[in-house]
Amino acid sequence: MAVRQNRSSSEWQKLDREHYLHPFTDHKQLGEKKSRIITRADGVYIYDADGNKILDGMSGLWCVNAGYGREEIVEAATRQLQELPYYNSFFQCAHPPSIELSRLLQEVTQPQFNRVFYTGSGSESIDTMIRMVRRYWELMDQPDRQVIIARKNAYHGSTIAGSSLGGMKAMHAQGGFLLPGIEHIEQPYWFGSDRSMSLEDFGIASARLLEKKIDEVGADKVAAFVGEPVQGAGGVIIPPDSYWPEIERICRDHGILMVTDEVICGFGRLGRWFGADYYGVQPDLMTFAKGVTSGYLPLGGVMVSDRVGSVIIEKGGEFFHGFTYSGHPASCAVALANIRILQRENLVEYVANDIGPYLQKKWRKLAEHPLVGETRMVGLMGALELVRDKKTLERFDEDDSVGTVCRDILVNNGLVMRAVGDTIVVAPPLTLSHAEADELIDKAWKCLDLTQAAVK
Ligand code: PXG
Repeated sequence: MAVRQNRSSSEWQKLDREHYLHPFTDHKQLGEKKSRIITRADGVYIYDADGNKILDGMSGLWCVNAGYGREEIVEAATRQLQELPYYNSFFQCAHPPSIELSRLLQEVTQPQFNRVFYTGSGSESIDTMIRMVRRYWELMDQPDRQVIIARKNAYHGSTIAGSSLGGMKAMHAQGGFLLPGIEHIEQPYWFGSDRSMSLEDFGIASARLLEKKIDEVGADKVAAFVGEPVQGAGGVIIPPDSYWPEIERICRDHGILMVTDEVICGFGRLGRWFGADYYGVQPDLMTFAKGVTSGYLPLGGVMVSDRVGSVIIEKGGEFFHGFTYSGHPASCAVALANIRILQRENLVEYVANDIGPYLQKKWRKLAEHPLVGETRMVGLMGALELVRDKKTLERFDEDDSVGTVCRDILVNNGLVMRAVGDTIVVAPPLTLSHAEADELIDKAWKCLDLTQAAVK
């Protein structure tokens, strides 16, 4: 039975305000605005305590890839909780769901990936990856290779390691000392540049910033480069196609490890199983979470290539790392059921060949709206840029909070999209139908009109 739902919206809001500290939330503001209480969900829709039906254009938080209401996943969790709700994977133990899932992950990832290390979240995956990368270089007798290079405006989670590796200025400004040995280069954000270069040249130039940084730090001190294939929380920053292959070339030339953070891009979001597949590059490590379970239960992990795995295993002895919930049986059972759905329903191909192109075409049309300076989308992950002046692409002042105004109008009109500054981002479940895509676009256009009226 779900938690009893016999309170009114305002009762929930009062209790929420009094007792619950939310992630990434200004609580003074929340107290004034009140939280929206979501009580149930089905397919691509969520429902709030006031009975409003809302199209979830964000798949929860970029994670409900298979959509809500999947009985098969619920049954897998229930059966596993009855059979073996918990056991650890320390001390020479394992259990069927974690082993089966490891095999299935090997099947859906590139050939260099034969092993996985489990965590409970994306942030823990990032921490694990950092420790593993540094451990690898110790074992390779190059212990000075400690520096990890990431991008400005990247999001890699909110633990100390995750927030240090990420490139979010606002996060760096809170909480004191960051993890040492991390460097950041500019992101490949063409719309945010002076747009004087062709996309192709901009991609190459952005990638070469990595080479410049490696020279600056000294190649013998650099351990790895880490990037989201497409930056998600930073505003769906889609790099030009030339970017990732050049990044890969630079990593190989300097012998450093290449890591893709697939927490958002993994499990079909771009119409390929992983973002690295989409961009045609072969990473040494991939971090994942979210879509692996479609968010039904928490699970994350790191896919470990043979290059890294063989060294850790052959030379490493014990790797002093792991979590109580590494390979949690119920989470693994849920992941298995979820991935089998993605496979059986061909959802990755559906994104690549059907609903992806369908939504992209309609999304591009939104660029005709007077408030929109650019639209972009790959697979089912997109953004639109709100601008003050469509001709010059002049942006609004930060204080105008136009993105937030638009986001609030959207949700009040039955569509969740997220505002990253004045960039509106979208990432619906991979199960989106044509009719639901039409609804999404119709609502988006209407809300752009309402936003324009509100900011005038
Ligand atoms: N890497 C990436 C690329 C992510 O997007 C994490 C790591 C951390 O995952 P966990 O499971 O520790 O949250 C993420 C998480 C947003 C938003 O507002 C995005 C994320 C999390 C919370 C909010 O876009 N991504």
